[in-house]
Amino acid sequence: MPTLMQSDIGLIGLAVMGQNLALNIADHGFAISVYNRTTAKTDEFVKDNPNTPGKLTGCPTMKDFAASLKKPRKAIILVKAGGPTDAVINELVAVFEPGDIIIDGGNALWTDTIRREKELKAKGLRFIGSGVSGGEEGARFGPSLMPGGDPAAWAELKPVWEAVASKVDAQTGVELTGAKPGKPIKGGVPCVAHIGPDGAGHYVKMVHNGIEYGDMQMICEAYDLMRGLLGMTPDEIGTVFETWNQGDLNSFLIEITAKVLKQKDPETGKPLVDVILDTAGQKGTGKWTSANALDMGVAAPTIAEAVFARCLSAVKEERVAAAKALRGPKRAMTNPDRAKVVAMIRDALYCSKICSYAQGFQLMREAQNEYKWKLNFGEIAQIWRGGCIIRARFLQKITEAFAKKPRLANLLLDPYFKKTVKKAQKNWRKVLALAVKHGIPTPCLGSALSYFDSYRTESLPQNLLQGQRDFFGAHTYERVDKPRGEFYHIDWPDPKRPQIKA
Ligand code: NBP
Repeated sequence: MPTLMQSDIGLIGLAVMGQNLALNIADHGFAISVYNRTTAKTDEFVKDNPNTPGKLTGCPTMKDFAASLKKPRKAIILVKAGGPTDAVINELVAVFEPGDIIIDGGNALWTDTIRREKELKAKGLRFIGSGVSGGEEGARFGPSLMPGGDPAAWAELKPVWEAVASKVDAQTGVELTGAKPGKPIKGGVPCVAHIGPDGAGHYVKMVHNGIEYGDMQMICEAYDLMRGLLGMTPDEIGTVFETWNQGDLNSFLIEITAKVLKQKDPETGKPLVDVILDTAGQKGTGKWTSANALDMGVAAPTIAEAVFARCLSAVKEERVAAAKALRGPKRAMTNPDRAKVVAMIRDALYCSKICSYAQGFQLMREAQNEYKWKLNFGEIAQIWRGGCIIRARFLQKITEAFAKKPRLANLLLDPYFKKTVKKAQKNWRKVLALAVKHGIPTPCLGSALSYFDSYRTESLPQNLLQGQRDFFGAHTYERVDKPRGEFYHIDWPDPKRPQIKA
C-alpha cells in the first residue's frame, strides 16, 4: 500500500477513544494513519470521515501502517489495558525501527508502563505512557493529557499533544469550550504537561481516576442526604446542584449531576434516576489507587471508601433481604429547615472534597519518593482544569497553593483551604450528626471528616495500640520521653521488671 504523503502520526485501536482522538488530531491538520485489528472498522471509519483537515489514511496491516509514517515513527495505542496492549506493542516491535516512538494512551497500570518502557528501550524503541482523560467527548474536542516517559520522545510528541489537548484561559483557568468538528479551539493554555519518567503519567492518571471515584460518591451522598433527610425530589435536588455549580463547587461532575437528576425516563415519565438500578461496578483505577495507598502506607480512606461503597451497592439481593431484617431510624427529619440543611450539605461536600484531593496529592508525593520522580503538583492540578472528568474551578486554588509553596505538606495546610474548612466545619459536623441520627450512610463524607480530625490530632490512640502489640507479640514501642528510633519492651506478665531497650 504505497502512500504518496507520509503521515505525521499513527493511531491503533478504533473503538470509542481511538476514533475520537484520531479525528481530533486530524482536525488540527496533522496527517494521521489509523489501524484496527478488524479491518472493516478501519475502512468504515475512513469512509465516514472523508474531509478531515489533516489526511486520514487507513492501513489494512501493521506493515502498511509502519510504512505510512514519517520517521521517527510515532504510534498511539488506544486498546484495552493489559494483554491487548502488550499484543499490539509486540506487533509494532516487529515493524518499527530503533528511535521510533510508541505512545500508550490506554488506562495502563503504571508498573506495566515502567516494565514496557524498559523492555522497549532495550530494543532501541522509545515509549511514552500517557494518561488520557475526558471520555469520548474529551478525546474528540480536547482531553486532559498526562504523558510520562523519555523527555526527548516527549519533545517529538509535544506539538501534537499540545494541539489536541483541552485549553483553558490563561488568567482564569476556565476551560475554553465550543469546539466543533473541523473547528478546534484556538489559543488558551493546553491541559498537558510532561509528568515525569516511565510510569509517572499513568500513575497520575490513576490517581485522577481515584479522585474521580471519591468525587462521584460524595456527590451521591449529598443527593441521598437531600432525599433522605429532606424528602426532596430529584428535580428539586437537580436545581440545588445547578445553583452549586455557579459557586466554589463548580465542576463537570456537579454540572452533569444536575442534568442526570432532571432527566425523565422516556418510557415511564418518572425521574430517570429512580428507574436506574442502584448497583455499581468497580474493577479498575479506583481499586488500583486504593490498593497502592495501602501498599505505600498512605492514608487515602475517602478514595477507598468510594470503592467500597460500590462493592456494597453491588450486593443488591443481600441488601434487599437485610433491609427487612435490620431496622434503623426514620430517614426523614421532622419539620426541617430545608435551606439550612442544604447549606450544611454543601459545606460538607466542599470540605470532604478538599480532604479527598489532599489524600490524592499525598499519594502522589509518596509515589515520587518511591519511584524517584519529580512531580510538579501545581502543574498537575493545572492540567486537570480542562478536558478531564474531575475538571473543576477549585483546581485553580490547588495550583495557586502549590505555586505559593511547592513542598506543601498537605492541602489542608494551605491558607485558602485552611480558612474554608475552618468556616464550614461546623456545618460539616452537624450534617454528619444528622446522617448518623437518621441512618443515612455517608462513607465518603464521614471518612473525610475522620481524616481531617485524625490529621489535626496531636495525640492519637495508637499509643494504646502499640501497648497491645507489645503485649501479645513483643513488637516493642517508642517512648514520648526518649528519642525517636529507640524501641522498648516490657515483660507484660511481670511488668515490674526493668524495661528492655530493643
Ligand atoms: P477498548 O478498550 O474497548 O479497545 C478496543 C479496541 O482495541 C477495538 O477497536 C479493538 O479492535 C482494538 N484492538 C486492537 Br487494534 N488490537 C487488539 C487486541 N489485540 N485485543 C483487543 N482489542 C484490540 O476501546 P476504548 O473504550 O476506546 O478504550 C481505549 C483505551 O482508552 C482503554 O485502555 C481505556 O481504558 C482507555 N480510556 C477509555 C476511556 C473511555 O471513556 N472509554 C477514557 C479514558 C481512557 P477490534 O475492533 O478488532 O475489536
